Amino acid sequence: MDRRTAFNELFDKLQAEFIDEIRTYQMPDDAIDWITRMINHTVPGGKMNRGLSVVDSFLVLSGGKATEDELVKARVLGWCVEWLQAFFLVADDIMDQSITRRNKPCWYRVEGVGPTAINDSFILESAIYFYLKKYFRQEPYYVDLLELFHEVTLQTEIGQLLDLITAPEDHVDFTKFSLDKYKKIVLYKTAFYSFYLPVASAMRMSGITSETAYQQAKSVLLPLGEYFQTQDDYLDCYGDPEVIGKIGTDIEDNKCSWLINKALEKASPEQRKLLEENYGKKNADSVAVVKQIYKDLKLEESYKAYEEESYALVRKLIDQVDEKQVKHDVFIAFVDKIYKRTK
Ligand code: GPP
Ligand code: MG
Ligand code: MG
Ligand code: MG
Repeated sequence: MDRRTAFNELFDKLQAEFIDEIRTYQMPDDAIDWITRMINHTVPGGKMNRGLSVVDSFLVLSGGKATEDELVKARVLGWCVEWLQAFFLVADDIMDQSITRRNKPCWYRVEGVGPTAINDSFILESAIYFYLKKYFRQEPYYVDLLELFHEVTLQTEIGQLLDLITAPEDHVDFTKFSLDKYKKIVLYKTAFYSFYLPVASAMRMSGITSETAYQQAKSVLLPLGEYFQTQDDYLDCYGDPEVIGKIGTDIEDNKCSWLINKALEKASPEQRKLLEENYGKKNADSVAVVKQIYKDLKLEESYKAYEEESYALVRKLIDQVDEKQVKHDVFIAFVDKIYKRTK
């Protein structure tokens, strides 16, 4: 059985365990059915890069000596990262007023769900701590895992705050945008939970306690996360919705995206004025004007150059990590998953 199949197969068991826990609260059938349906809609069906990276990182760190029991634990931790991702995405789609996710309607847009999705996102978060307790309570690194998940959640929420207040609805103010601001937003809203968390979780499981090792891991994984979010921004505009599974909303949402920052860097005063008039507007004509300016400014070419630069930078940062602290293969596996991705 390959690693992805083994990982996927654990999902049903984990879901059943959580539902059984809720049953002990004497909940009526409609509540049980709701949670079952909600988890089925929001947790599986993604690329699973984050979850699988926990397993992959653990395999590298254990040097081929992992026991079956440890592998199961690594998969559980991987699913905890996926549950965290589901929590964030359910909430993010409400805040971004998105339409689809993973080629399905966003959960809040499903008939009869609406604002209940807010509470559902909290339930998804709480499931993480149910699993951590169930599987890791006896481990010496249990508190480290709890602290890691809590800290990364706060970092992501602060990043999300920055993303939202930099993109007020119906008030375009490009002086709020800059590539420096952009870097800060994406570091917090994406890089910690998507890149540092999976690897740091596997490092905790492997018994690594040296603070230096975690710092070295961050030195690669945070820039890698910035590159990943820039890809996400690029795909929001240029990706195929069928392939990425979601319809982009960054232009309509007035987001401080990589593309608009690059456009502002290259735009003439006339183009800047047109962008000011059309960015952040929820109508197709305005979006088309913005996309045409992106095209005139050759942003796709700028992005391709950025992609090459980022890849080269990340490879250089990997070389600078002391192999005795963290094995390079942990990072290489991760980079290869995302380099030139189209989804
Ligand atoms: C990605 O932003 C960031 C997140 C999904 C983190 C959300 C954090 C919360 C605390 C809710 P995005 O909006 O560009 O992602 P997508 O393009 O997938 O909607
Ligand atoms: Mg979003
Ligand atoms: Mg968002
Ligand atoms: Mg996006």
